[in-house]
Amino acid sequence: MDAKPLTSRALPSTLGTPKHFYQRFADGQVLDPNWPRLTTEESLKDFPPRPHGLKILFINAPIREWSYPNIMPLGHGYVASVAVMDGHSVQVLDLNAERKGPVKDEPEAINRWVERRVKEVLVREKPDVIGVGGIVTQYSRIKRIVRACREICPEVPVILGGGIASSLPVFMLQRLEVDVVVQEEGEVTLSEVLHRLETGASLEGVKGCAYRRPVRPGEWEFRDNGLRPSVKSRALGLDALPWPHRLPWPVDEVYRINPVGHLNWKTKWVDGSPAGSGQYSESMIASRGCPYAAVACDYCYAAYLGKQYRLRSPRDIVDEMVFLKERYGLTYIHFLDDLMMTDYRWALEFCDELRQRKSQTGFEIQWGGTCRTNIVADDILRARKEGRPHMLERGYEAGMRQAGYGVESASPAVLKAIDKSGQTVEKMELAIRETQRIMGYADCSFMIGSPGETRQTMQETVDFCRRVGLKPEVFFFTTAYPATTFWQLALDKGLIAKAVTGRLGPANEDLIEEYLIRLGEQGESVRTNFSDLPDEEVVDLSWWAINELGAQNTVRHPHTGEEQVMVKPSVRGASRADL
Ligand code: B12
Repeated sequence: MDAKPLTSRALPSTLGTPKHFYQRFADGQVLDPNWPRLTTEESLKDFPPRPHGLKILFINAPIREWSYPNIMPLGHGYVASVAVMDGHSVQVLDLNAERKGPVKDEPEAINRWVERRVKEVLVREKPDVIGVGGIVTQYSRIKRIVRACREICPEVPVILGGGIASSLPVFMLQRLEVDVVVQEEGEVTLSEVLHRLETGASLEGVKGCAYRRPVRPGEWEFRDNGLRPSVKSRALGLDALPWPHRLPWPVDEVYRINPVGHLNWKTKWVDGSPAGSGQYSESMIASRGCPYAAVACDYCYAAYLGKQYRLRSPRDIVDEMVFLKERYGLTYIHFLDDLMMTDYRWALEFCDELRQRKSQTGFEIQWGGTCRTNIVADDILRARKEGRPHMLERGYEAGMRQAGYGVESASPAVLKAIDKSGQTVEKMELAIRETQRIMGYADCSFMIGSPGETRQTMQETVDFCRRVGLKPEVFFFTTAYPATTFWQLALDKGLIAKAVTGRLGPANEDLIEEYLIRLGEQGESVRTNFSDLPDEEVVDLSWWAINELGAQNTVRHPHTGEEQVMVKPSVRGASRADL
């Protein structure tokens, strides 16, 4: 049965294929959707390295070291595809995968290992360009990596990408001493940056990046060229992007083995161990951004890939799923989207595409992704009126086995204070009950310490979970991240300075850097407590909620990740009346 992806058979293109990937786009729109692109490993033969192409080394920093590495850096994979399509060659140093399993070493020991590995590989590979990227919580590790690069090959340009780059571009140029910062989605921008570096041209005017220019020895000028228009949805844009170039990353040996999403629902907060399940999984994304980005959810940085919400075509996504299942022997695919099941029409089209593939080729696979309670609840009610299965019922028929929700709180006051617009307690109840009926469980995360949080609002959240029989996945501490609305609020309230010095106050760049260096799991400690409750009480209340509800992260302290013995927190045992 021929399960070969349909779209990789590019239709004859009318326009000659441009030499460089970025030249294919104007204002985020592809000029000819039929130009060949890198998808399957077989399609690699269409993009041989050019003799004068650049040698690019991508370095992936360790993250969540207490757990098995289970998610390859998809973003690196995407921009690596573009580099290969432009005739450059790609090497990878994936330090997150190299650790293979949980690491219990002291952070300083891990730093020394990181620096030693970076130096060894730089000496061996002698790259022309170095690419690093990640989440802002990886700031301290990435700083060490860039420093090691400077020691070994100070003249080799270092390009930074990912949420860490987009959140504070010029700050990262100055403090991490990288040469170029690629903002938001990086495919088109990196292609143009590499073309400029290859030809020795200035980076002036290259949209989507910020860069530093030497003015005199040891002194730099920093320039931000502003954002590049986001790549448009579906055939006009995202479908013309390559699939991630997974080959250089250890997906066979590491990432497909260590479960993700539905397959590690039970072990995620223990150590994410594969526990010999023999079931393989891999990650993908179907969309970029979030329709609520920059207008709601003040704690979330969903705009980091671009403010507009954009979707790929179900056909292109299922083609990639077909390829991945075949290539890696997968049981499950986890969608990493900030919000996947957003547009109910698209969701139904996606499920239809999977059902058709099953009837045409027998292809089927389990998958999971993120939802929003109000969108699911609205479609449940809409479907009842239209007399059809709703998006989760269709999803389950088409292999959906996990629906993830960032619920955050069940207190209307807190939901308002964090601007979780559209999400009401009634819609949460309808969506979560339906999810549990269809999938057996709802993967819900909550956070504590938001503006307006009180013992009463926490009681409301715990009561809600009890009422709908919900075992939350995790309780996080509300933490301020750059480029979110809460970042400015934390600065205004003096919470960034307090997180470092213990005292409320203004935060200059040194304090901000110290705050970033101390970032890690969503709160090794209560960093930015936006409520009027004392920090200790926020810790106690979250511990009480976790124990009361049997949340997943019971083995590990909710924020340090350290293994814990169960202790009954002091504030509890009090009856409702005392609250
Ligand atoms: C996978 C993931 C994780 C994985 C990490 C995987 C890994 N390999 O590093 C895990 C589960 C460990 C994780 C943990 C956390 N995460 Co997380 N995570 C994600 C998630 C869901 C997907 C990331 C992804 O693959 N995106 C898709 C790809 C295509 O995007 P990308 O990687 O950014 O790449 C594009 C560009 O950024 C750029 N690019 C990226 N890298 C590079 C490198 C170069 C050289 C260049 C040129 C370009 C470039 O080009 C790429 C293609 O366009 C995002 C949400 C999302 N949908 O993106 C949140 C997200 C990145 N996480 C976030 C947060 C806050 C966390 C936590 C702090 C939350 C918590 N639970 O405590 C923890 C931190 C843990 C820790 N110890 O540090 C925030 C980060 C905000 C920020 N300012 O950076 C995000 C954006 C969620 C959100 N909307 O707020 N996370």
